[in-house]
Amino acid sequence: MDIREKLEQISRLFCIEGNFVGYRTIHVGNVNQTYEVRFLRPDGKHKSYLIQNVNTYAFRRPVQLMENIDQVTEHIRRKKPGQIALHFHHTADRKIYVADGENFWRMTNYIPSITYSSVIDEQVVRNAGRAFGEFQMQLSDFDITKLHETIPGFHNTRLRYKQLMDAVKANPVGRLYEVQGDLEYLMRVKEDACRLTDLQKAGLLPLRVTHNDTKINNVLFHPDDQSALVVIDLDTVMPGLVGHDFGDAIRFAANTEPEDSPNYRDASLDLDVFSAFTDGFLEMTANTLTHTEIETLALSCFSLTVELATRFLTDYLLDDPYFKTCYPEHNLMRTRCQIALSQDMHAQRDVMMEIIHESIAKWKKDACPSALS
Ligand code: GN1
Ligand code: MG
Repeated sequence: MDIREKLEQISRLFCIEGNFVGYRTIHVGNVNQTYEVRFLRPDGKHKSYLIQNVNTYAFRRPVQLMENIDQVTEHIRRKKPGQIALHFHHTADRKIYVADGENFWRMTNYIPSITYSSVIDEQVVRNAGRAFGEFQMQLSDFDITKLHETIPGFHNTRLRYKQLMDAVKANPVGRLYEVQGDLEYLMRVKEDACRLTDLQKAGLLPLRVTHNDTKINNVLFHPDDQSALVVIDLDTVMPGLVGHDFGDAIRFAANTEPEDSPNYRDASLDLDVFSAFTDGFLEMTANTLTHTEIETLALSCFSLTVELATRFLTDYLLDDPYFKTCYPEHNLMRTRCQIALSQDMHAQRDVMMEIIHESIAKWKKDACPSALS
C-alpha cells in the first residue's frame, strides 16, 4: 500500500468523511513524520487534518504518551473554551491512536497558521516566550502524578552523558576517530552542564509540568497579527524544570545559525532574541519562580545546549537511529553547532543574567532589585 492509500485508510479509521483529495508531507520535526491530508466533505467544503506517524524508536511507550496528551489537551481546552486549541480525533472505539502493527498513527485538527524556524522579529519572539510561559501556567494546577514519563530521563544530562559514553565504547560504525575534539570539549564542560540535573536531584529546584521541547516552531502563530495561537508537539510533556523549557527555547530561537548549519563555527547567541523571549516568558512566569529557578535560567541555556550536543553525537556514533538525517554527517554538524553555541553562551552568561534580572524586576510584583543583584 502506498502512502497515499495508507493516509486515506488511517483517516477513515479516525471516522473522517468525504472524498480524499490529497496529502502533503510536512518537513518539520526531527523525530515524528507529519502529513497534512485534505478532504472534500459532504457539505462541499475542503477540510485539512494532520496525521502523524509517531516514532516508536524514540517513544517506546506510545499509548502512555497519548494518555498524557489527551489529559493535557483537555485540561488546556477547559481553560480556554471557544478558543483555538489542539484536538485529537477518535476512532470508532474511542481511541486517539491507531496501531496497525507496523506504525503508530494519530490525527489532529489542522490549525491555519504560520510557524517560524528562525526568527528575528522582536514581537514574534516575545509572543513565543509568552506562549511557552502561558503553557506552563495553564498546567500549573495539573496533578503531576497523573503524567507518565514518556522518555525516562529525557532531560537528565548525566544520563545523556552516560549514553554518549556507551556509544563511544561501542563505536559500532567506526565514527569515533572523527569526533575526538568534540568529545574532549564535552567532557571538559560536563560538570557545569550537569549542574542543573544535580540541583534537581538534590531537591533544590521544583518539578513542574513542562513541555520539554520548546522549539519556536512548536508555536503556531496567527497569519495576520503574529499573535501566538497554540503550543503544539506535546509528546514530551512531563514533570520537568522551568529551565528545561526556557533553556531549550533559547538554544533554538536565539541561535544566530540554524540548528544544523554547516557553518557551525558562526553559531552564537543573539542577545536581542534572548532578551525578547526572556521578557515574554517572564511576563507570564516571574511571579511563580523561586530564587534558585531564576538564578539558574542562564545556566539552563548552556546545559540544554550541551545536553543536545551529547544527544546528537550519541546518535552520530550509533549510525543515526534516532534523529532523522538528510546526509551522513548531519548529526555531526548538529553536534558542532550546539557546541559552538554553548561556548558563546558560556562567555555571555553574566550578560544573560543581567537581562533576566531586568525582566524579573519588571514583572515580579514584589521584586526588590537589590536582593536580585
Ligand atoms: C526533536 O522532533 P522535534 O524536532 O520536535 C527532539 C528534541 C530535540 C530536537 C532537536 C522527542 O524534536 O528533544 O531538541 O529534535 N524530540 C525528541 O531538533 O527527542
Ligand atoms: Mg518534538
